[in-house]
Order: sequence, then C-alpha cells, then structure tokens
Amino acid sequence: MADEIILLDFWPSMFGMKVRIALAEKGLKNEYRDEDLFNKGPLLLEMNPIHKKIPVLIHNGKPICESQIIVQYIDEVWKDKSPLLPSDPYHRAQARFWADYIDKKLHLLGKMLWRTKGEEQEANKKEYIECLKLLEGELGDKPYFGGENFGFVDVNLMPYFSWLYVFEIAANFSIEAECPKLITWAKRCMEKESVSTSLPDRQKLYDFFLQLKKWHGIE
Ligand code: GS8
Repeated sequence: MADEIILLDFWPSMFGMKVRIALAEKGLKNEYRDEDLFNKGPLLLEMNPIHKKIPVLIHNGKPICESQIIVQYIDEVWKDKSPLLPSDPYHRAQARFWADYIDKKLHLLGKMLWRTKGEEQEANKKEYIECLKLLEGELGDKPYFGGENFGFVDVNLMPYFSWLYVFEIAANFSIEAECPKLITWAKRCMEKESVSTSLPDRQKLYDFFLQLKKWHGIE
C-alpha cells in the first residue's frame, strides 16, 4: 500500500520549508494543508497537542512534530533516495550541530533585525552578518555543506535565504558583498527543483512580512 503523507504547514514558515524541501528531495508525494495559525484546525490540535505548531508530518496516520525531527525521520524512512545526513556518525553529529546552530542563532537574529531600530538594529545586523560569515567559513570551497551533494545543512539553511531578501530590505543592508560564496551556494541550491518549488515567491513573502509587522504593531 502506498504511504499516506500529509503535511500540516503554513507557507511563509521557515520550519515548514525545510520539510517541504526534504519531501521534494526524496520525491515523496504528499497532501499539503496550509493551516490558519490564528484559528488552528482540529487536526493540528490533535496531531501536535503539546506545541500546537506547524509543521507536522502525518505518515500513515501517525504524527511527527518539530522540523528537525521530521527531516531526520524522512531521511531515515526513505533512506534509499537522496540521503541527507552523512553515514559517518561524526559527520552526522557535525551536520546536526550546524542545523541546530542555524535554528537557534539565525532564527533569533533574523527576528531581532526587523523588530529593532537604530543602534540596536545596527548591532543586530553586525551579529547577523558575522553569523552568516561563520557559516560561509563552514561551507568553505565545497559546493554544498555536506560536500559534493545537497544535504541536511543545506535543507536547514535554504529557508533562511528565502527570508534574507525580506531582512535585507527591512534592515537596509546587503550580504552579497559580505558573503559572496554563500550567495553562490544559495543560487546553486535554487537551481534544484526540490528547492525552488518548495520556497515561496519573494514578493509574496515580503507582502506577508508587511502584514506581520502590522500584527506586531511595528512601523
Ligand atoms: C518551531 C515551529 C514553529 O515555530 C520546529 O518545527 O522546528 N521548533 C519548531 N511554528 C510556528 C510557525 S513558523 O514560525 C507555529 O506553528 N506557530 C503557532 C503558534 O505559536 O501558535
């Protein structure tokens, strides 16, 4: 019997984008359901009663929550096609470390960028760029973070590049000159159909961002 895969998601979510990319990399057909996070549906509340957050992957009726855990689950269950995590335990630990760093550090700094102003924003911008430079150092001269093939860290970082355009406009800066290798890497990833079809249109994301600012009462 074919697997039934349902993804509870919200289109601008960086966490959801990771899962979308992983599913696409593995070539897995799934039913995508966009959730209204202001009025959460009964299925989301039933499938993720602890956090009540998207993304949730429902595989043959069983829920898996938390994006990092979902991507690793997808990689373990459908291990024959496009492996995402390296097979060597040490390299696997390293990949998990960077994915965790991206989630904790870049996510927080990204939020701080547009929620602050003036000197505070400048300091956040500096830290954000330093963080990206650190990641650029980790990439080195490799085509992808994992080496020759698109892998776990790439899946985790690409959604942030989707939002980078928004952050650059919001905080009036550009990282092209600061991190040229990272930009080349992002363009390389975007050439993959699994990535380009999983990420939203930049302008649509920017329009959503303007709405988000209004909700937060930020001018
Ligand atoms: C974070 C998911 C999350 O924040 C993961 O899956 O990696 N650690 C989790 N989801 C948000 C939408 S994206 O910003 C969410 O569902 N928020 C609803 C809420 O907080 O009520």
